[in-house]
Amino acid sequence: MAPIGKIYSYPNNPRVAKALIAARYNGLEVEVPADFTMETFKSPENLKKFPLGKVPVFEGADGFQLFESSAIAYYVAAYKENTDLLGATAAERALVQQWILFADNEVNNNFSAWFGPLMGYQPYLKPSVDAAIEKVTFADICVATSLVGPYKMVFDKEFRAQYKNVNRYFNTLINQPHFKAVVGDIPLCETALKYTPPKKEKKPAAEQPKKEKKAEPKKEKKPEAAEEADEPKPEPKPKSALDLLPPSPFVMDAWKRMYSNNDTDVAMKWFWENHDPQGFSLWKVDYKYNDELTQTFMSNNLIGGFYARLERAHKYAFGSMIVRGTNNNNTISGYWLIRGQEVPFEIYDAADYESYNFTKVEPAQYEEKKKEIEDYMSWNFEDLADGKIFK
Ligand SMILES: N[C@@H](CCC(=O)N[C@@H](CS)C(=O)NCC(=O)O)C(=O)O
Repeated sequence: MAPIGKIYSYPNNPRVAKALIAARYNGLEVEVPADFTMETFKSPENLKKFPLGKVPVFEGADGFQLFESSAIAYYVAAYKENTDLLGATAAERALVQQWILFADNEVNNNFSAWFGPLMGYQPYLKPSVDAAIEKVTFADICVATSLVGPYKMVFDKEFRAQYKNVNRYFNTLINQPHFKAVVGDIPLCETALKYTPPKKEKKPAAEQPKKEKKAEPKKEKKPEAAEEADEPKPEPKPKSALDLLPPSPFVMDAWKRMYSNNDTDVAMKWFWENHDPQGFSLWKVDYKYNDELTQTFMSNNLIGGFYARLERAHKYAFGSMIVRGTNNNNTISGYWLIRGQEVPFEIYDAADYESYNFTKVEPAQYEEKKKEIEDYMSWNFEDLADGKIFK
């Protein structure tokens, strides 16, 4: 059968894959010219046809033109009369639209914000997908192809462990023959792409030894974000209400350096001598759903996930959160030092905040809680499994 048209794009673009997979389900052929280059695509002559200058675009054998990958794929899906791909009733067709829009607006856009600067898109935490998927629809084609990049680039093993249903959904689909024929084997991400800051001045090496000196509690694998906290940040930041509080003699950065560079008992002595209970507050923090925790490494990942959403809080908070116990019998808890007397916007706005109880430790309780706070800061527990420092 003659191809119904041509899709122009660079090779292996997942936005093209959905049209090619739909074509296979419909028994159609679509050509993807191999001599495509972005340079010729953006020639003035071509931009007259496709002014957005973005790929993919489609040109039908009859001259019909389309841009937007979902429209192109939809055209291919709808090309065959009575196709099974688009639903038989109004409700089914609307559901297909729902997932097309979900894939484009929620999945693709959010993924782009994550690894867009690196290469691709950003993670959307797709709700658990339990539904059986014996019957593939165009919605599945759109959602699964939008996840190809993330599974290759940023969903590493630890991350995947948290989303078993999505993994099952994705794996089932990409192993269907028509998917496989187009996207091939998808090597699952081993090491997630990370942001590499542009080289600033000449001394990237000078920072290295400093980090090694840091004496953190045993086993601490330093969160990336923590390292960034030490670096000067030239960009103007949006103002925080916390910057309007009366000045405090306690300097958060000095405490963080103290904690990082000294044994914790030395750092804690400094802490109690310098703590300013008017300017800062101490909080016991407990995960609300400890009885649902399973593997200790997954509990520790939850802490990492919480921290990852607290980017704006580094200037105002320090936390030590630990996992205590064993697989299928563990808890997440910790202590935090926070600027001001309330849990600030920078923390309560984080998506995971609702999963934790923050209980303030009043100055009158310091004496009674001192040992426990110190144990949490130094990870001094027999049943310690893992932990992470937020700084
Ligand atoms: N919503 C569009 C997005 C297209 C798009 O962003 N394409 C990128 C490549 S994946 C592109 O052509 N970028 C070139 C540019 O912006 O100059 C679609 O799904 O087709």
